[in-house]
Amino acid sequence: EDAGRAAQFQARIDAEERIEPNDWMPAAYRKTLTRQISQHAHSEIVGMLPEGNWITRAPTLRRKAALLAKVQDECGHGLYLYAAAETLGTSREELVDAMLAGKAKYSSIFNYPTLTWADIGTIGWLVDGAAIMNQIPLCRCSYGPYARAMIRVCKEESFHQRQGYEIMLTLCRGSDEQKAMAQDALNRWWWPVLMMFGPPDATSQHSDTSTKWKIKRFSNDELRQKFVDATVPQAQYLGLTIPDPGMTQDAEGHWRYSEIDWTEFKQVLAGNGPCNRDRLAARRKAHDEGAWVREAAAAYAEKRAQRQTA
Ligand code: FAQ
Repeated sequence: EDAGRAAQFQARIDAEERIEPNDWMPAAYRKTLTRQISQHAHSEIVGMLPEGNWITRAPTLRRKAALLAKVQDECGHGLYLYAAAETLGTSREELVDAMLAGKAKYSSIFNYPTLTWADIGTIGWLVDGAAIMNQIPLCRCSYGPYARAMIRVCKEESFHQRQGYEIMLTLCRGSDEQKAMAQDALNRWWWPVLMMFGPPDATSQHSDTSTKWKIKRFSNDELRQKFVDATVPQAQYLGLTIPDPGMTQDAEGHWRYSEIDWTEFKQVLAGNGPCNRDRLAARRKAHDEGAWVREAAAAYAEKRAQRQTA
């Protein structure tokens, strides 16, 4: 009977139908989506930390207001995504606990430090730029709640990308020192940003099934290439040099980049990146310090429910 259901399910996917929470789905589909959506949620929440580091030191009131709004958006994306993940049957508490215990992943990129103000520009330009490249196709993902969440998230990410690029433009049109700061940030973030797209297709363990189920519409390497092609002209416009002397443009106009250091990627995933320990410690502290808020909210909800039944 299950084989019949699985065939029917695949037929719905092939017909571009959306799968909704109460529909039948293979256990592996539920599992891989819970994995991906919750990792995505954790990334948004942990992703607040590197930029949060600069809110108190933003150079002007306008920059501070924009950065504050961006970081708040990321919190919203995280909560939105936890809600989407919960529709698959795992509670937010369980998902968050797995992250705090170091069992669930979040994006490798958030384990790098933000050393100067130019890092804030670079994160908006490149990290949000990479996020958009990956998330636009997710708006057509087969799972309804995730696809719908991505529409709003992408709109906000596009504002984030613009605010980052505008910081870079200002720095690159500024003093020699400011331009050097922008170049230094690009040098440090370029390779980690390329790693955001995940391992090469040949070693990407989830790609085959996620493509079959239309969770993924493009492969890791395809999206990485699209991102590089879109970014090279932007760097040229800024007058910055991408830290890859071996980069060449092929006959079709694609920018061919050098080999990525996958050992570094594996190290960061194993918990040994420059900031892994700090990030988890900061999240655990925030979670512990927020315990009273969760308890108060639960007690209030219970009191209200009792009043309604009385
Ligand atoms: N970091 O078989 P695949 C943002 C893991 S944007 C850490 O290729 P898949 C916005 C992968 O999970 C960042 N782990 O996996 C923002 C799997 O591990 P598992 C978040 C990585 O799922 C901007 C294993 O390697 N965006 O937050 C990474 O088919 C600025 C094998 O890989 C998303 O999460 C990595 N870079 O493809 C916020 C997008 N790459 O689970 C603040 C949604 C791979 O077996 C500031 N996710 N892994 O233990 C996806 O599109 C996919 O999950 C991929 C990976 C493309 C990331």
